[in-house]
Amino acid sequence: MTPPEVGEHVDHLIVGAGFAGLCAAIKLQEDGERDFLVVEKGPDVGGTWRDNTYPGAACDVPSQLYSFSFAPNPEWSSSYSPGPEIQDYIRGVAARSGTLDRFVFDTTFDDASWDGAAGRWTVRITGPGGSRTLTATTLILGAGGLSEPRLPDIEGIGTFGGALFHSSRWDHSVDLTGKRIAVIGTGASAIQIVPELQAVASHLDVYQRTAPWVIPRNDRTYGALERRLLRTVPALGRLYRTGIYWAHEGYVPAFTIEPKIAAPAKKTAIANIHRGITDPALREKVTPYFEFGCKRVLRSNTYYPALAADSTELVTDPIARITETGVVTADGVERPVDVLVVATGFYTTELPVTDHITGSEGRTLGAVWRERGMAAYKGTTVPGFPNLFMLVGPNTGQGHTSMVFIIESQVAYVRDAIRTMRSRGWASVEPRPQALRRWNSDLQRRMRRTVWTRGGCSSWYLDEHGRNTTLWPKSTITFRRQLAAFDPDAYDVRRPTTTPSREDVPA
Ligand code: N01
Repeated sequence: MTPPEVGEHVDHLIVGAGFAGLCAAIKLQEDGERDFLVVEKGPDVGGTWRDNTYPGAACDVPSQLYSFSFAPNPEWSSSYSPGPEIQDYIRGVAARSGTLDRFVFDTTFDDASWDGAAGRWTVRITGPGGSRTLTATTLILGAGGLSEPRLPDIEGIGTFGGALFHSSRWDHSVDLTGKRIAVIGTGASAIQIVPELQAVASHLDVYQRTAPWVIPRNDRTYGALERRLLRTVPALGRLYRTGIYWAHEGYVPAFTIEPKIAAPAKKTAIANIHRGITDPALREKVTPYFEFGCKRVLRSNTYYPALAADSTELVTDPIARITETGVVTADGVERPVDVLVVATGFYTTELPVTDHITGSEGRTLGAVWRERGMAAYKGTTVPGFPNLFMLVGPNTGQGHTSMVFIIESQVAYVRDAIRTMRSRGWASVEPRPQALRRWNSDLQRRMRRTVWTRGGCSSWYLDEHGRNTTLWPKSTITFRRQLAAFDPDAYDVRRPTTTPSREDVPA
């Protein structure tokens, strides 16, 4: 593809070409905004679905819901689509959208700083042709909350002589057949990987620090007739999607109000253990000690049988160190390994990209958040960072439904902000500190009753102070309503001149 002709200035610079960045590009274009550039560090669209190519990668949210509302796909092969199908879907949507001529690939977003005098962002990007600096009126971050792999800080990990890679950076050149393989971690990625590896390895060690709750996945292949119906009667697809949405939304009270409501789901999870494992000692090892929902609830029919296989050992002794040839646990046992898969998750409560964004007071977003805690007004905007819009920002995540729903809600808010700026002739908008304080204190007050904070587990949802800065503690329909329209009253605004306007006066 020919790189777009980009001048020194763009109206909107979008970082990332996953679901979030692509959605922003499509919706801006619908509004007649064509002067935008999407900067993507990888060679293709897709974000997490381009990066996570591990064996067994699939979505644990039903496909009908894990897709854009404006781009339904009647061709999903099954109720939980495999990763490559989702990647093809994203590629197809991007190709049909007519926006790809504004994307640059293999190009990193290096840094951005707010130029108060000019009322725009100065942005440095580096692509195949080298580094360049441009300016942008708005900076829209769609870099993803789960994109920076977190490698475990285990003694000796750098000395391991075999193949070692993170789940989201799978090394497909490594032949796994007949190898001794170890997986560190038992989160959402690991439970999809383990059954696949068990099928090919001569021996598999799974290192578990905390047992997750796993309910059955009950995947179902869509028959030809069903697909034809979905293709020819679009209303049926919409009805299907709405049904799935509300069925998932039914989990919200159990997570945010009263964990006891989840008792039937917890029973299902225990039955799943009993169905997959007969050995009482192994059953005990995989039974979580914390409330259902405290960590992300996982879905699999094949994980427990893979753990129960003769060729698998579930190791629960903590890892002491890694040697050139294996993994040593605290009890002194060394288990030899040829291939070590690190499925230890991502940076979630401190996002590396934020250290590269400098606001109006000369401080980076990372520094501000380290001091005051990670927070954004409506999960999207931050005082001191005019015209910065974050997609999948703080407290926008959820553990029960589709992130694509949240992304569409945020993009609706951002496009309304841009429309408002255009219609009122504003050069910049920045949320007032008191608006953020109100938003965040309400959110954190709600958070106290959620299972994520009182469910007896530690998780990537919480920061080092035990504060949940990642999840949304109410229903997603509430989120959508609260972001339905841009709310200028919560913002300080600036006109293109440096003369303060009436709106500049703080409330
Ligand atoms: O990462 P995780 P993930 N020594 O952080 C363990 C999404 N996702 O990549 O629980 C030993 O969940 C850690 O142990 P503990 C989804 O949102 C979606 O699996 O912290 N172990 C845990 O078991 C998900 O939540 C899909 O005690 C260590 C594991 O590593 C998110 O991605 C599919 C360790 C990390 O689990 C992240 O999932 C896959 C150490 N030093 C992922 N450090 C869908 O289907 C960490 N661990 C949509």
